[in-house]
Amino acid sequence: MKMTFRWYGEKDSIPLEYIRQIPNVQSVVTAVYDVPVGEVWSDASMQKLKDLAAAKGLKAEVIESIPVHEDIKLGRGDRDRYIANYCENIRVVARHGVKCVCYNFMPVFDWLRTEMAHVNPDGSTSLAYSAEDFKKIDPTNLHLPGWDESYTPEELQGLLKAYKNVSHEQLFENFVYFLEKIIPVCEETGVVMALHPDDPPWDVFGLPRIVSSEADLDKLFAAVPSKCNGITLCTGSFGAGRKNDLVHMAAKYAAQGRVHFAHLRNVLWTDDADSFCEVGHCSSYGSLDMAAIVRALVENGFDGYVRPDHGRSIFGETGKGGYGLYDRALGAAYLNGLFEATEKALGK
Ligand SMILES: [Mn+2]
Repeated sequence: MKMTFRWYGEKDSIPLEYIRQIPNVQSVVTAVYDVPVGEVWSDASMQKLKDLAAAKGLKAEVIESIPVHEDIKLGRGDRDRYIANYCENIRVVARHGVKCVCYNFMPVFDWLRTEMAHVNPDGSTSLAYSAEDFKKIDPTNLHLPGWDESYTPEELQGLLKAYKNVSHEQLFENFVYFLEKIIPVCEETGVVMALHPDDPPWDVFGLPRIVSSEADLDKLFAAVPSKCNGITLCTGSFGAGRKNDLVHMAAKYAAQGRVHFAHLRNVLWTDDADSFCEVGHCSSYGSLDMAAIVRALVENGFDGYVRPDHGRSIFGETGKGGYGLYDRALGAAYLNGLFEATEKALGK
């Protein structure tokens, strides 16, 4: 596996100097943020990210993400222009040494929590989702933790209305239409696509979601069989769904050569409904068996990128929820240990 760490470019409060010091990190996971969603990234912007990383001894081989314009998901008339731009972006990043692109196909919201700083018993804080609190949210007057600056209320209501006419099947068709156009560019450039699952893995506010389960993935791979059409195995996202067997899914999709990227984090199911809390990476903190997941990956030949996903806020650190330095660095160290122990035990 190749250990990586997410870096939000020059505006990230965590400097590359620190990321380099996290054990075994080889590459940053980053993106170009200077153009609106749907437009073409410049070679200069991509080159700059690569140069900044290289100056600190790091690669920039993984993009997270090239966002998919809502008009592509909605199947609107101008989707072909946005898909052509997406193809161009794959070519741009490929020219600068990128090997893997993480992206998602979630309408409007690509993550959702009800609390950004849930206080854990040890005094740390983390992101959390309460089914009870979620029910209290008024979809006609949405103010979601972490989202208030992303859309104006009018934009948001317009999008929610537009999706009222889009069924799961229509969204799936729009997804396949998109993939059939971009996958040939991936095959030509050697870039693999790593689809991030729905977070959390169920519909929200009547918006359809189609990447929530093993059955969803099987349907997608049957429709677009190329191995460039792979996944980001985000254990925390899939793992919030109680029916998802992460050990089985890790083994199955690693064996198929479809796991190009793994976001490894743990979640704790906190009630009998859908509530969960993000916790430290170790198995003992949460509901997922991280050692068994790593073993399933290693046994089945996984050789992709890994990053520690969301951490808690610890040691007094404040800032972007889930994306502090300390707990993600501890997560990387823990995951390094799991991989090394598993690989040596299996003689890999
Ligand atoms: Mn993730």
